[in-house]
Amino acid sequence: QEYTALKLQVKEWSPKMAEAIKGKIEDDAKVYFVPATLRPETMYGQTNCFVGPKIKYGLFKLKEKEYVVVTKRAAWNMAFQGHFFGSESFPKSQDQLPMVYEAPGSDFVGTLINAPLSFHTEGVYILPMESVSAAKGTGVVTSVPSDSPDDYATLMDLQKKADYYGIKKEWASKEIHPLIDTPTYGNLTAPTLVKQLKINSPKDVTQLAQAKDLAYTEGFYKGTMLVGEFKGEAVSAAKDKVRKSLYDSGDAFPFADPMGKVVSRSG
Ligand code: ZZB
Repeated sequence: QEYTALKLQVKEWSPKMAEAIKGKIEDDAKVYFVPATLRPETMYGQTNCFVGPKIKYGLFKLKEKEYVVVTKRAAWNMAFQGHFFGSESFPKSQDQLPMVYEAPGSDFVGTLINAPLSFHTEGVYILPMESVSAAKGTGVVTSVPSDSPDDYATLMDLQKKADYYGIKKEWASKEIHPLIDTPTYGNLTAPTLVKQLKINSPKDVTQLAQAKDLAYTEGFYKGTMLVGEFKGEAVSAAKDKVRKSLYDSGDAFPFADPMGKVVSRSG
């Protein structure tokens, strides 16, 4: 399954990480969180980025002064796909990956990152999401609450229980802009579906799976872009153009997940 892997550069580390990586990477190094997405056309609406609080993530060195934060499993896949890691240093096993630090997702929460194409040019925050799968994509998930029911339900929960989750409420309260107009669900597909299917929390997994399917289908076949370079075009036409533009600008690269859940999705 081919994902678009986006590069979200760290602007300011969470206090825990700032302390932990002192002396482990160059002061002027660039570090990117790398979420894998099937919906590049929604990147305008990124409001935050999710990690699994209990999942382990590594900082992997790509080249001088450049690192990515992903699961070890994803770094291993990236190595095979030749995006990174010069061939002279090709790892023979996962233990040979150039990992400089490893920490659970919870340590990264509160880190401020730059999300390419997002309205929120001031940056967005790393937040925890229990349902992130370590066995899919990169283990990092960029969040688009206007068009992803899972993201919307999780954000509402984080806002309600900010103290419980150990986050600042503002981190989960970035404005949600309409991106895609659809005949059935209007221009905020995910919030509409969450309401219609009476989803009250991220634990309503059955309804959330149903909402995700409905949102994918409606968005792809009937959606029209309301924003961005391809405003006014059908989502089915804009998707590949946004993806290409992200590849051309160097903000993203293709990433295949050979072992990921095998489902065929349009686009
Ligand atoms: C941004 C986005 C915007 C996404 C949207 C979806 C939607 P699939 O079909 O099951 O492969 N995702 C990626 N990796 C993980 C992970 N490890 N654990 C949990 N979720 C993950 O799902 C691919 C989508 O699931 C990806 O695309 C990502 O969220 C998330 F408007 O990225 B998406 C209706 C969905 N809308």
